[in-house]
Amino acid sequence: MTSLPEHSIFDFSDESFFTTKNDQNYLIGVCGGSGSGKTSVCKEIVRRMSNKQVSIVSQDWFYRPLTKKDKENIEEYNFDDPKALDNKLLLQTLKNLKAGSSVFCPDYDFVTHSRTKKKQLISGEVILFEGIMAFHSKELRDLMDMKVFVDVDSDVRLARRIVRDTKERGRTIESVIEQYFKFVKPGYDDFVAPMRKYADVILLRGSTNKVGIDLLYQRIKSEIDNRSNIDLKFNTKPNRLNYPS
Ligand code: UZR
Ligand code: MG
Repeated sequence: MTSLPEHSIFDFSDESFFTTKNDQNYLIGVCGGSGSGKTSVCKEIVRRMSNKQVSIVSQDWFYRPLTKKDKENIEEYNFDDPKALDNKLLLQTLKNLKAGSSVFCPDYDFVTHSRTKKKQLISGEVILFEGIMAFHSKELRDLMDMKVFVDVDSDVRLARRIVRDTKERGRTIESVIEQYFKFVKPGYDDFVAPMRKYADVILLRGSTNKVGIDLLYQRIKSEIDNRSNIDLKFNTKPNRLNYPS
């Protein structure tokens, strides 16, 4: 609970006024199966928040680079397991971002399965963290101010994944389908679907759900506006005339 100045003139009976802490950024987790449209949902929210400082952090950047040995046996490598991620780096990065720091994040190349040389400097009053394993660890979940699960039928997700991975990730249709049944679908059932219960909000249909995205945006905006008000009020010297006698 935020400590309050003495002789405060505000109505503090409403606890929800303090749902975010003054000195912290607002962290939103966006979880859902591969191809559910997590990235597009985040981009839609960013588009609406035009004048706010908001950044997207992708869990994909935190894949462990594959070793030579892993690459020799790439058909057996399971990217749909939490162990495929550098979870320590991920947690530390989100902790720092939430605490208000600017952080260099890694970048990952899906074609070579390795980290690129690019280092991206990320910061933001609002941080949207999206990934299939976004809610996997309790420590990560506990950092989040809002948790959204993007829930989309599996046939839609597979269709999207075929289009995206052949266009953007250097795959053939056959390899995408094979990988889907070998790893993506079991990984979804074992690790992603059980995370649905931790969500505050279930967003159906992904980025085409304009009403759902508008509601999310309104909620984020009011949290941020409330926090700015708190900053403003606490940083302003109280006007004595307003004190109750
Ligand atoms: P999104 N993935 C790859 O295909 N190659 C890699 O080098 C790293 C990850 C896939 C991963 C997962 N799985 O399903 C997907 N497989 O990226 C997650 N198989 O990314 O949420 O953007 O779909
Ligand atoms: Mg994505």
